[in-house]
Amino acid sequence: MGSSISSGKHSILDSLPTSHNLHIVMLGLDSAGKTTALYRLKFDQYLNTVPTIGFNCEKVRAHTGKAKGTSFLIWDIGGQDKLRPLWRSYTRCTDGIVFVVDSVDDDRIEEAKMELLRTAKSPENTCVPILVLANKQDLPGAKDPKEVAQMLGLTDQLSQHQWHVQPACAIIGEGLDEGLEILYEMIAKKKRLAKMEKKFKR
Ligand code: G3D
Ligand code: MG
Repeated sequence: MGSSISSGKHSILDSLPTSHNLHIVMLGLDSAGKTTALYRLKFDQYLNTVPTIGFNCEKVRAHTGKAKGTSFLIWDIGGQDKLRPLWRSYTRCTDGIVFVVDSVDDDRIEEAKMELLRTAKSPENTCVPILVLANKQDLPGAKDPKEVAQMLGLTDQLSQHQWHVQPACAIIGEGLDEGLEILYEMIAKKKRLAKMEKKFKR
């Protein structure tokens, strides 16, 4: 699997602790692999999925790494076009966004880009860290994280955000824990920066 790609540099802020309960919203086009990823994270096994009408929600606890002890409340929201207007109600006040992309679906990458940028640029999400899961890396022709970042316009268009593209294969769970840990670090950094800013404003 290809190595991942991120915005910005990691610093000492990355190692500082954050809250023990984080609210995470998982978005992406239908069939990208969101529900498969959610149940792989929750039960560590492959579950056969049906298209999500509405949402699924699971609490996932990190057992290793810097995020150890943290509970992620992960909302997996249906990705069909008629359900996308609902994304907004779930991203309000979220700590982080996981955007799942089918790395072989060339025909819909533009559509994925449009939806991701629309969500990321909406005023309430301007500083929310974004983990892009470049999913289905097991399939021939899967784009690597650099290509996915470029095709989604992350470097050009998301300079305000912390983002990271994690290669993944949700059916076997590869890349998911690593991705969640990096999302945790980005959230920790954001929270610490916000705290420091508040302190200096006093
Ligand atoms: P969604 O929740 O984003 O709509 P799902 O997507 O999790 O329902 O997955 C859609 C299809 O993609 C499922 O196949 C699922 O098994 C498959 N899938 C998910 N992740 C991967 C992956 O990493 N690799 C491969 N090869 N397939 C994946 P079906 O056939 O049930 O539609
Ligand atoms: Mg689903």
